[in-house]
Amino acid sequence: MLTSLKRLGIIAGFSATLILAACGGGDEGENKDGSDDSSSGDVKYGEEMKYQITGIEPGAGVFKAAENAVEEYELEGWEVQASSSGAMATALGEAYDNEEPIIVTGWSPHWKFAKYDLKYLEDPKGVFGEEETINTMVREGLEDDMPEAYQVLDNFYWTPDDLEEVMLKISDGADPRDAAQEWIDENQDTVAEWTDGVDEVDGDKIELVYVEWDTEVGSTNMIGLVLEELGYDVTVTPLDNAVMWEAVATGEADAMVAAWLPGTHGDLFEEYKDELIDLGPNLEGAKIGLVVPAYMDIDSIEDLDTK
Ligand code: PBE
Repeated sequence: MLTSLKRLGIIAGFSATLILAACGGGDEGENKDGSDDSSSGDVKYGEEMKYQITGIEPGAGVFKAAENAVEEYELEGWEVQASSSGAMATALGEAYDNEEPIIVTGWSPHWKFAKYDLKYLEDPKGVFGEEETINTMVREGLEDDMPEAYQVLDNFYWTPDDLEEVMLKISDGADPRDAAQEWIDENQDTVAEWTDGVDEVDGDKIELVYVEWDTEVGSTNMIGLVLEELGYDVTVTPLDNAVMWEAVATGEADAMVAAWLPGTHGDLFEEYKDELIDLGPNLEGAKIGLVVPAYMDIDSIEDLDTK
């Protein structure tokens, strides 16, 4: 666990340097008059952005999908830059404030759509898939060992708006636990539906695993607190994506609420589906794709200019 966490830290630090280096570049190459007809759009964003898509953790499904998109759309010379979710959000915010072009590997629900005016680039080849669900996965045997937690996890279901409320509080600076507690306090009726008829327990230990993506920080802290209120001694452990799946499949961890299906984590689900219990969607209407500021004069991945 520690090694994968460290690796993430190193990648995040490294990419922050890259992003700074990229921002420091001059604005040469601005005046190009019809020298390249590889794009149907007028604006040569590729040149301006040094043919870089600002990615997140390389273990994320959206990162792999973006790399597939570079191949499928034959985006010669383009690269998806490894980064972290936090560094991606910072880069997006800085570009947005300066009205500079940027393409990020994005997903919904996410607070960035409430803070900035953004759009998904159209994906006519369907590389990023359709609408997705976020599912809850638990280890085999959890139902017998901890029927109360199993019941709550099985009942857990909320909307993209609910999750976005928690994410917005966190992006505004709230501690994730405080943000989750506030949401719980404000949504007692919803929480009561998940815990309806479920007996309290006396300090039983349960471990939830997640990845430090904004969506999962919000959802995992929230459901962790609900289980705490029921009397559980809850540990929430951040991991790399593949390690998170493996931890639940092997029974090292008890549950996760972070399975994006059918596309984003489809490969991991295929690998582990016989070893874990899928409790179905805790949220519907999720989505991944390439996201740009609305002020950019481009609508489709197909229209990106290549090298
Ligand atoms: N995400 C957020 C994840 C799933 C949740 C879209 C960054 C991913 O791409 O794997």
